[in-house]
Amino acid sequence: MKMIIAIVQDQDLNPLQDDLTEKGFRMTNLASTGGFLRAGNSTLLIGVEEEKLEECLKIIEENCKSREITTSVLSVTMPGDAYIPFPMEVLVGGATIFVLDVVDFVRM
Ligand code: 2BA
Repeated sequence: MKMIIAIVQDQDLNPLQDDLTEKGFRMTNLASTGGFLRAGNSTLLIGVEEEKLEECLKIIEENCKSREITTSVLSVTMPGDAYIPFPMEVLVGGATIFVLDVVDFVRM
């Protein structure tokens, strides 16, 4: 068995969960925050049998889109200076995915 950890944008979450559930995948959704943008995203934990791994990754790929986001990063040049916001374009997503081996899986 494998554990997929998928960090996705909130806008993609509902259709992705609908598709995964429809195809019989089970998941847990954790509300998370990106370290760089400090904006909300969603982390899905999906336990899958090895033979279903590719199907699951394909569903994630189909539902998660890249988006260009303009963010305002704060900077300061010298102590005592005011913070100066400046706009910055960042390409976020589709999804950031980690696939881990599961040593044991128990449901009681
Ligand atoms: P954030 O950390 O908020 O990052 C949002 C986007 O900002 C990233 O999109 C990337 O395009 C950019 N970015 C991140 N760190 C950067 C840096 N040091 N310099 C310049 N640009 C930077 P994605 O790569 O698609 O990542 C989307 C979200 O996935 C991340 O949100 C974070 O929550 C998660 N993530 C990405 N890589 C990760 C990793 N290696 N470990 C854990 N979580 C990760």
